[in-house]
Amino acid sequence: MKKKLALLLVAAMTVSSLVACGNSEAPAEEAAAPAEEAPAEEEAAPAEEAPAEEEAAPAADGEVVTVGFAQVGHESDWRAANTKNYQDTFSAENGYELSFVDCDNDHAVQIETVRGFIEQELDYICIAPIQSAGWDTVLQEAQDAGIPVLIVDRAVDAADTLYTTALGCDMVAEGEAAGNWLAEYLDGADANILVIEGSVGASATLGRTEGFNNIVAQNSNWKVLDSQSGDFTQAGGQEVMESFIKTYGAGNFNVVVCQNDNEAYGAMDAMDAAGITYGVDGDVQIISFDATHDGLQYTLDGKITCNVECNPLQAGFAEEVIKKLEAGEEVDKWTLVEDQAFVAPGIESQYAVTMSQEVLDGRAY
Ligand code: GZL
Ligand code: ZN
Repeated sequence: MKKKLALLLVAAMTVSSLVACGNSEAPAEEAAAPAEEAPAEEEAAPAEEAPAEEEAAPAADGEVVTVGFAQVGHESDWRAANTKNYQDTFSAENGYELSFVDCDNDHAVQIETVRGFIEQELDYICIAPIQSAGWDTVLQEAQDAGIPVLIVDRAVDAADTLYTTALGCDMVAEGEAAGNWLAEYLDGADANILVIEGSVGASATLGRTEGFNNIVAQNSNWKVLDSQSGDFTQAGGQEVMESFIKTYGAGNFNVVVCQNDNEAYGAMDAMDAAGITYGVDGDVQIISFDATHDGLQYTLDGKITCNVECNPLQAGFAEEVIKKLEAGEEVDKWTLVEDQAFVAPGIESQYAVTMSQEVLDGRAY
């Protein structure tokens, strides 16, 4: 019943917005779309037959919804998939005007980008925060301007009264998943661990490090020899791994934790160059995060032993929030984006899915 009522409303609004498009303030091209251009059956379409895409119209009054997205940057394959997902979701044909800015991993640029969105008086602002700290002032400015802010992917270290909603993965849980799998896999054996962290100050880095260390603390025969930032890039992963190999020497570590796939690719290059074997048949077990397509291919090939997913396809959750706000509905303060872990073939785990070709073929990114 509720859905039918909603459809009726949508159909009614759609008809009225076609009429409204003719009004003076609608931009010229909208005013030029006279009702007669819409095929007659659409106007007369009884609610239950309203075409699905009419339901998707986010703006009740038929106006374009303007969304600003201050994106972290373009540092990783995960980020590229996340960016594409937002651009595909907040498209013109879906009724949006997306102002997308790649902030190139520069916090100061990201703050100024959000200020720019406020000046443009956009309808909504999405922020994937490069770092958690330093957000109170500009979030207050957005709130004073009456613009709803969605904190997406990563978290900010600010009171949740300063933003409308947040969505993303549970990074601490991801770190714990990696640690729990390692404990199950080692089954009591010693571990000398090197960690290549993500970007300094990013909640993904802070959370994964905290979660993994929670499990390290439960295993007295594990030692984290070192933990340095590879900035979520392949070059960073290679650089840090090269310095680790120089400092600790081959044979003195048996686990490398890379906080994303691109760092893992760099670490593999560095270990190849040093003649260090890794993977299910190697001397070093690699744990990675993101479970991007290539990362899972390496897991399927047994090069990465465990890969903890972080789902980048999050724009749909952001759109759901915006559609609710457009309809004047309440929204949750937090939306968790679910993820899981994967392990190389031949490994059975209570914490992870064993990779296979069909698991890889079934992935959406
Ligand atoms: C995680 C995301 C991280 C990815 C990296 O949600 O913020 O940032 O793990 C990306 O690949 O750079
Ligand atoms: Zn995640």
